Amino acid sequence: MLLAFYRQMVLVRRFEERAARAYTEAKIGGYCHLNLGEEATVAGLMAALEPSDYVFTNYREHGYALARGIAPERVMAELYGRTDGVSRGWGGSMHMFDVASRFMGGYGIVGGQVPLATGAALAIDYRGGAEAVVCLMGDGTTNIGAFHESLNIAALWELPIVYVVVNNGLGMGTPVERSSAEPELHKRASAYRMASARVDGNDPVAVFDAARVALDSARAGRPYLLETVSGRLKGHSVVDPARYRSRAEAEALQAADPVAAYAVRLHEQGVLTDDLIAGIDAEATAIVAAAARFADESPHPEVATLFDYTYATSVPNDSRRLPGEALFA
Ligand SMILES: Cc1ncc(C[n+]2csc(CCOP(=O)(O)OP(=O)(O)O)c2C)c(N)n1
Ligand SMILES: [Mg+2]
Repeated sequence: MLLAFYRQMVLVRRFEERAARAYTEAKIGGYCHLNLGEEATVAGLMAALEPSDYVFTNYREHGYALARGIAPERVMAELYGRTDGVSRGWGGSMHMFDVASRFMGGYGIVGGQVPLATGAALAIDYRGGAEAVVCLMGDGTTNIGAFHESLNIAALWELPIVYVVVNNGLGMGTPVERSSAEPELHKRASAYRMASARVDGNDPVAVFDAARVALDSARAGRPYLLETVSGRLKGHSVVDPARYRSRAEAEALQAADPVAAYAVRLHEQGVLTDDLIAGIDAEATAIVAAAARFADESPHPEVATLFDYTYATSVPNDSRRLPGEALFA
């Protein structure tokens, strides 16, 4: 388990570094937000879920998709906007969706996923299922109205959901302390008599343990708010140079790098050796390089399929075309 966390964290790290590079090479278009600094949270949280549980995230999602078991080449192909991508190339970085792994997206509207995830929890409860929903969001999202409406209804109706606030200290360039009157975000759950906890998001073991407690609570009809505290190592998205951060702040963040810190810890415990570290790194680098090659070779989607996956059933939702007709004659 300890080693599995490390492997997962290194894969996410190498994947995101490669995504950043591919963006500068214009292989990736649109927005692109990375999980650099969140690797421990990704690994700990996703390992705590059952395969039948549902995951909703915001747009900062590549790592969660990987850790949920979606093949790296399908995640990379989606970033490249290709047909072999997890959303057939039409979603891109922010809109990955995979029914098989119950990965329910990928949302670009801050807080957009929160009512949807709450609705999924209601559906589970209505059918009497044993699954739980994990709804991820950033710290900035706790100031969106839908966050409060969702927590209120989830607590009232005893829904099987864990809200996870991935507190990376910033909403774009604004620190939590400047945007939230109660910066200890998990305490907001008390307004809804909901159980909550704050955990070190740089420690995958602590995140895993806390997520297990939260999920047990949710399955027993007691929704839960879990706050993980970590740092965002780079800018808000790949095009943000993060100039609002002082040199000292940037250095402190790098010094607390969760991947490096966890490697040191496992080394001290005798779980990792220098050889193993090098081997795991080489393995992750090779997986990511293969994913990038796969993405490069995957075809671009046909323009005529632009509206095919917008709705569950086809509807004439553009002025030029009825279902089945080509978009451009
Ligand atoms: C409703 C809405 N308002 C504003 C934005 C612009 N916006 C995109 S990301 C973001 C910051 C969100 O910060 P946080 O929830 O902490 O997530 P993080 O990016 O740190 O993961 C904002 C304001 C948006 N996408 N949607
Ligand atoms: Mg944030």
